[in-house]
Amino acid sequence: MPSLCVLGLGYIGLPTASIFATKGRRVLGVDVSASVVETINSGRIHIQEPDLDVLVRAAVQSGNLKAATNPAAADIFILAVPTPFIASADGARVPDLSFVEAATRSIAPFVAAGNLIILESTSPVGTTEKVKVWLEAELTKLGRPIDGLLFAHCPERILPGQMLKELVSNDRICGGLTPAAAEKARDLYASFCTAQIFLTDARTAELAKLTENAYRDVNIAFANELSLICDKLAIDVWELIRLANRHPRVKILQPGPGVGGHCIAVDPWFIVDAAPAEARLIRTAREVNDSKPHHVVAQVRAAAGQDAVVACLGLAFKANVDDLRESPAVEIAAHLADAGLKVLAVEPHVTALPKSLQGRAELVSLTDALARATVIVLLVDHRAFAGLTLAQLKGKKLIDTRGVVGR
Ligand code: SAJ
Repeated sequence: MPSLCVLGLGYIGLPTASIFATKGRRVLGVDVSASVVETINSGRIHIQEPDLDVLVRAAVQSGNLKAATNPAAADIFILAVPTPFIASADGARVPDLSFVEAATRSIAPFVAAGNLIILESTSPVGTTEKVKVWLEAELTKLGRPIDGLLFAHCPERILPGQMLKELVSNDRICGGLTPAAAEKARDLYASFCTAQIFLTDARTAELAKLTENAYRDVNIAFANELSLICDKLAIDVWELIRLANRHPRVKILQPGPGVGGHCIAVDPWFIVDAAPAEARLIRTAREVNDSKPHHVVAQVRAAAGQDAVVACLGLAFKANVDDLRESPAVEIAAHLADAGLKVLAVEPHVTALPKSLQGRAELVSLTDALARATVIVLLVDHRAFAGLTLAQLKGKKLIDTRGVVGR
C-alpha cells in the first residue's frame, strides 16, 4: 500500500492521517509545532472532537502513524494546512497562501517521480496550479527536476462535532490537474470513504468547496437579516421562521450572534477576492453576518443599566464544540468588556478564557452566572443551556441570540 505524508495535524490533517493509518497505511504526520508532534506520538490529541482521541490512539498504537516536525519520502503527500485571509486597510480580504507555499516547498527534497500531491486545504481557485509551480521551482533550485508528479485538490467537507462520521460517509470531490491525478486520488480515498467520489478538474473542485460554504453563509445571512427586521418590527423571529418553514419549499436556517469558525466566515471571501464585481450577494452576506455581533452588543448595552453584570452564556463558535476561534460570542464578550461592563462568561467546554478576555471577564459556572448576573446574553445553543426557563431568569434582562430559553 502506498505510504503517506500528511502536512498539518489540525482539525483536518489529524483525523485524515489517523484514519489512513488505521486502514493499514504507513503515515507520517508533519506539524510545525513540536508540542503537537509530541502529544500525538504519545497517543493523545491537542484538539477536541468526539471520538478523535480513540482514533488517534488506535493509529499510533498500530505503529502506522508517526508524527514529526519534518517531512520524509512517501508515495502520496497531503497538504492540510491553514488558508486564512489577510484583511487590508481598505476592507479587502486577501487569501494568505503562505502556509500552503511553505508546506509545498518543504516536501521538495523528498518527492519522487510518480508521487501524488494532494491539496486538502480549502483554497482559492488556482491554488493547486500554484502548488505545482512552487514545487517545480523548489526542485529546480535543488537541481533535481522531476517529471511525472501528479497534483489534485480533494477538499475536506467534514463538520466539526461530527467529523469522524462525515469523514467516512460524505461524498468527496477529487479534482486533478490531470485526469490521472484525480483517478489516483479517488483510489486513495476509496480506501475509507464509503460514499461516492466524483472526479473533476482542480479549479472546479476548488470553487465547489468555496461554493458550499458561501451557500451556507448566504443562507445564514438571510436568517440573520430576518432577525434584524423582526427586532425592528417587534416580531418573534423564531416563531416567524418556524411558521415560514411549514411551506414545502422553504427551509430557512437559524439566526445567531454572527457566523464564526475558520471556514464559513473565511471561505466566501476567496470568491469575492477572485471575482469582486460579480460576487455581490456573497459579499453582502458576509457583511450581514459580520455585522450581527455589533447588533447584539448594541442590544445588550441598551438593556444594561449602570452597574449591570452581564453573563455571556457560551463562547464557542457554535453549539457543543470547544473551538473559540473566530467566535462571534468571544467578540461580543470582548466588546462588552471594552464598554466597561462587568462580564461573566459561561463556557462548559473550556477551562480557561481566550486571550482576548483574560483579565477582562470571569469564567464562571452556569449556576454562578444565574445567581450574579442582571443581564443574560445567550450566545451559543450548547446542550448545557437547553432547558433554561424564563422562570429561572426572573428579574433579569434576557437577550437570547439563539432562541433557546423557554423553548
Ligand atoms: N450558524 C448559524 N445558523 C445556522 C447554522 C450555523 O448561525 O442555522 C453558525 C454557527 O453557529 C457557526 C457558523 O454558522 O457560528 C458555522 O457553523 P456550521 O455548523 O454551519 O459550519 P462549520 O463552520 O462548523 O463547518 C462548515 C461546514 N460547511 C457546510 O455545511 C457547507 C462543513 O461541512 C465544512 O467541512 C466546514 O465548514 C469546513 O471545514 O469548511
